[in-house]
Amino acid sequence: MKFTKKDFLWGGATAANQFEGEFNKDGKSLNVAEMVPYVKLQDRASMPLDISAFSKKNLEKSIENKEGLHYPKRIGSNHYNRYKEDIDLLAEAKMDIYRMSISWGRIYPNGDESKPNEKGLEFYRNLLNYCKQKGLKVMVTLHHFDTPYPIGVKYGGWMNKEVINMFVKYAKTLFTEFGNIVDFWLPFNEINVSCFAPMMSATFPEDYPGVSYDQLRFQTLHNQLIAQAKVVQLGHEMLKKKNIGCMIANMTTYPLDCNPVNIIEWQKSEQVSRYFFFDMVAKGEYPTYIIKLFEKLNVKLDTNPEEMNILKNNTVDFLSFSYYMTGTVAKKEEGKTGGNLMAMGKNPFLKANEWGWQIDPQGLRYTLNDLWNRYHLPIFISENGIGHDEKLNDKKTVDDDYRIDYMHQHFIAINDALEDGVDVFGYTMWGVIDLVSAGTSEMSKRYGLVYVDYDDYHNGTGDRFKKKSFNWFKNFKETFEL
Ligand code: P53
Repeated sequence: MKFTKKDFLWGGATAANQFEGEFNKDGKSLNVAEMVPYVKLQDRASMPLDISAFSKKNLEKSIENKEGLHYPKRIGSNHYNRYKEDIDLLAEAKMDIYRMSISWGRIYPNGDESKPNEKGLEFYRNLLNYCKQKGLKVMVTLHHFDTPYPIGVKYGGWMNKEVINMFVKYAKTLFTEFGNIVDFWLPFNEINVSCFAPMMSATFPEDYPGVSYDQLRFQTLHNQLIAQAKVVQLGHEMLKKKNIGCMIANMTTYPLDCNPVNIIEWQKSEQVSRYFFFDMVAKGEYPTYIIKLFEKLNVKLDTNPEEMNILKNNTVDFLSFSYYMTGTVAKKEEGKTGGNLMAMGKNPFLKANEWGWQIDPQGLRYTLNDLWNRYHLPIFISENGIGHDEKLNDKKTVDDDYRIDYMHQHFIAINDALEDGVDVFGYTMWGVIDLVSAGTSEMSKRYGLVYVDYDDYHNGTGDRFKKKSFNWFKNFKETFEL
């Protein structure tokens, strides 16, 4: 049996801060991601988000770099100089769509300029035109973990409402310049990430003494949600199609067992760490369970009725999310329950990769059904994939059968969801050409169908080599057996 949906969009995804390199060329400013050094991990099976590493004081050490550390996201995969070769590869793999991000700091390096940086626009104009020339549709993310650092320094990041206006101005420039060649827009990548790591979008706790961390992270998220809704409003005025979606880091969980106390715990966890974000962008208002959580955490949002109207009236046209793994939830010790974002227990039925990310294709079918039932909006899977530490073999390729299996199983799950009646219309595989990891800054956490010859310190040529999975992907639409 062949894949159900003929016009389903298959493709690959990348992000500027992990892929482009040339971090200070042609007027671009720095962002936080480019100020995080590579640190060799003792134990890969953890998600090392060390909040202290993101203090302004520590980040600023990277500017002088007296310790001679390596900052991988400054070089990425050198896509800035090799974009034609990369787009050729995507076209050769018979992809329909490319999801990429535009770096805000290339367009408005300080955020507050009155005119955009022409050099930055030129780079993206060439890149987007080349995609079109090669027959690729394009989905563009406006913010992928890369608020310009100067906005953090001068304006205190996203706690400041002025930053919302700067972001809308940036969006207006992109809609004016590229509105007729971009097929889909995502204002924010994983908008919920700002809720557990506001520093990643240049909002630093140390700038807000006396403000609780909960207040800081939920206000940051709120201001980004307002910015997103305003961009949706603007897009609907300026663009011909209704083509603006959300992008949410989706961590589906299951109750550890059928013990009712675990079911209650799981239900709460699903609300706070998943439904909250989809509810905000699809229904446009704060759900009651979050209003209760805010009371408990003593979070008092700085907002007004006008903002709430903007949220309500400018919900997204489609949902998109990243899907890598699932986890389990059980009631924890007394005093440690509830409100725990990204609570991820082990599932004895699932295998994990070297980083402990539990592989769960059926969970994708479940998630698609769950979101479709709840929101009835078209769905696009904007990230999915598997990270592996890989080396080129003698034949200058990688025999990544595990990745072929991973894709195959997940594609079957998508087909099953379509058969279930879910309106899912596309898929972009994460890190389709190897790039630097967001979470660990490793080059060796590779996701691609194409190998990039750099190690964690960027020794190597940066040359591109097709993995076995590249050829599988190229042919799967003809040969795929479900
Ligand atoms: P890396 C954590 C959990 C799930 C998704 O992640 C995440 C993160 C952040 O690390 O982010 C998305 O590279 C993100 C991409 C990122 C990708 O997942 O840490 O949108 O930028 O590269 C994979 O393995």
